[in-house]
Amino acid sequence: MPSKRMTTRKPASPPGYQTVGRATTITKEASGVCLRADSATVELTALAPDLFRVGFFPQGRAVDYGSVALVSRDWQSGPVTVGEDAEEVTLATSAATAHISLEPLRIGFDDHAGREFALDDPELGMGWFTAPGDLPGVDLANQSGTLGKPVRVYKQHRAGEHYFGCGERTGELDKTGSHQIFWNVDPPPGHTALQNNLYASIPFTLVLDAGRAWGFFLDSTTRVEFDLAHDDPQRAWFGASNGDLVYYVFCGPTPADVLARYTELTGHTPLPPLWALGNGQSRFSYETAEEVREIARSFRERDIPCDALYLDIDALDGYRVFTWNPAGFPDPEGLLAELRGMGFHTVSIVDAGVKVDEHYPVYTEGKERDLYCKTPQGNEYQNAVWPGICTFPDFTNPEARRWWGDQHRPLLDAGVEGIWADMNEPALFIPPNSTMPPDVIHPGGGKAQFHIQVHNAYGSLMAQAAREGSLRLRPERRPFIISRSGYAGIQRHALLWTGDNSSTWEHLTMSLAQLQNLGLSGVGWAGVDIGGFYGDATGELLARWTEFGIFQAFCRNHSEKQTRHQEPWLFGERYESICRAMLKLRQRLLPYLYTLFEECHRTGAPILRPLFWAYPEDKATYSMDDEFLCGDTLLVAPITRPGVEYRHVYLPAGSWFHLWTGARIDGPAHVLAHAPLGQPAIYVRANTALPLWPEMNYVGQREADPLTFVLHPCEGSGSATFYEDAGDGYEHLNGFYARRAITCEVEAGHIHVEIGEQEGALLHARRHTRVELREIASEPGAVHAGKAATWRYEPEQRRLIVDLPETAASHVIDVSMG
Ligand code: MIG
Repeated sequence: MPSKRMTTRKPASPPGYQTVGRATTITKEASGVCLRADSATVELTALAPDLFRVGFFPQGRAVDYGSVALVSRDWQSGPVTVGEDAEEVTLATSAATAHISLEPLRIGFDDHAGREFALDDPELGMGWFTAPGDLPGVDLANQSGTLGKPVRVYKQHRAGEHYFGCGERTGELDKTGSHQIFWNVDPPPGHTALQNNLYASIPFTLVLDAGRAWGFFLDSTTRVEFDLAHDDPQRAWFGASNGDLVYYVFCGPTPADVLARYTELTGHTPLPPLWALGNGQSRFSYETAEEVREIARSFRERDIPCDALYLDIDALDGYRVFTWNPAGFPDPEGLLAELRGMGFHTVSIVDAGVKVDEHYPVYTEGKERDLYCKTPQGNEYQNAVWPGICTFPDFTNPEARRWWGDQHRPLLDAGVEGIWADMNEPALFIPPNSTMPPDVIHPGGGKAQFHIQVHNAYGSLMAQAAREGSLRLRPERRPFIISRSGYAGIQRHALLWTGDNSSTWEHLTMSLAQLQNLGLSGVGWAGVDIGGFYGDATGELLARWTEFGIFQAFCRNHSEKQTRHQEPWLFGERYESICRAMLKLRQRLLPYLYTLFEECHRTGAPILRPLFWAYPEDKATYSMDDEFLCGDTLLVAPITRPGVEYRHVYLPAGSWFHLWTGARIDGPAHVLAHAPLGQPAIYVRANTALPLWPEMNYVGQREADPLTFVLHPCEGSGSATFYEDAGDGYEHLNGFYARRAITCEVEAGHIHVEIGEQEGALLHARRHTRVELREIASEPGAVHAGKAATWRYEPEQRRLIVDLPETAASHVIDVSMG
């Protein structure tokens, strides 16, 4: 694979690299120490028992942890013991100890189980480059020295360590042996796995070593590189092209622990409106209101689920953001109301560039208020994008963000319910696929910075402006923001979609690992364009992609101008039926997916996760990136090749039931799954309740009654939780939600199911909860489920169906076989 070239071992110390020498302690505080090493200030602080921060401010630079990635909060490290002798300073929390050896300054960690991690390389440690040398991106006249030199930390790469995450990546799940670049770009069309950096940058890696995880986050919005044992198998280095080196070490020890802390640091995915979990249909572009109506009607007539329609740039007036094309969309309000009446929600695109046009109020107002980026000479920075010559809001300026947010008013007033932030790397046309030059100035409303210093944050800041604007304008609704670009923490502003993929099997294959790594980087709400953007999809590709796509947190079909249209009914009856069936399954799964979103919101756990999330001790899972878990209950192994209907599936420990045949497999096992079109390889974990709604084509089409818990009982036990609320608004914060635990125990032919008492005050219009026990081989001898329950056994389906009245009280079902 691309960045895993064979290289000869590099010289120990790269040219111009200066490692820090001896350190002396300056101050010791309750949970941290400050040291001086040469002209550098170094701080090490315990923020939580399992979270440490290291700040390295070389050459007299001021201590500064300000960052767009972080949410502000008071950290509680718990008791910290600070120790010091002539050689070493230690900071011990209840979970781990940070060791700082003083001569020379080197930092490392161990936990109370004796595991060592994130150990500085003894020889190279932390340091800076005396000259930019051949490092890219720093060729900038900077007499005042604000930028600072390139900085780097070398860590030891221990033999068993595997690196994951790294944000938005193609290539395999496991990034060990690769070199990763963090610099947001709009890559040329048809990128392959050779394209390392894409639209979003999250300089975070989750490291697994023999079942135990730790994490590393380098918080810098300039160009960052991670060398994950690529240059040297015994080292990993993490560097920024200029400025300070501020990094965070997460001690784990489970992947879930790491993500919980990482999302506590950088923010949680907000709860989305429920409709946002349904299917979306997009095209670059639906060009007229009539075309949009036609698409909407087709979905309903053809009985194919769809909750959201996307309007791309041709719906704008000359590509001017926040306008409507008067010819194609003469009455947007009328159109959107009509769509709403049919159960659709409309999402509109907003690009970063503002057309330079003296007769365009958005442009003139931003200019009058001085909210745009500047050239080094102080003029408005301009470049070409879709509308022609454009200028670019300085989203680092809080006033510009507020102003931008307010510009969304006419869209929301017309009935738009979601904002699609595009071209926000920012992507520029001169030269093609470029971004702003490093010396463009972001005046920042007082704190001016060069573009290079904030480049990777630009997209996140634009998404933040859209989200905050939506919240101000529609405080009672949950914002729906989709962004192409982003930085660490983007998850609290927007969902991320992975930009312009291609309608190829290769891209379908790539997206599995891509979404797993995004999820491991805090972005649980993510998706790739189903069917692929560039190029012509085929029916088989779209069908297979939809089989996978319904398990993406974000499920949307989108395609490019001048390619074959890609709506699910355009490839013949056979493929249409498969897409219909799959999207109906997605819609039935919404209560499950919503439960996962709430978990993601609360804990940072991704929705679509690698197998190792649940099985970190099972090393076979580290490279199993052509399959994944959707939450705890489902394992999905998509087919990503044409003409293929069998594939290898690895099932980790536990008992699994094949969704379609009901066949039981006890893992760990390697199996050959038969997965003809329309029956993708999906497995359900034994004794784990899967909540399903009745079939629907959009959220709110009818009352979701009954709610069904599907269970596959099997000797042993399992549990699941279920969460629901109104699906929009904020009443859940006032206690109007429902959470319950569902357990299933099976012993000696006796099945015991318990639906725990409802936590939370949500009232239901629904009247029944159904429990559907599958793979029950024969009519049970006795079923006890309380007086108000009814049950029936379906011998052909091998299902026992128990209907319970919907109440907040707990329910118990006891089934005796034979
Ligand atoms: O330069 O708005 O990734 O989804 O359809 C292309 C047109 C601009 C890029 C987005 C794509 C969108 C397209 N946009």
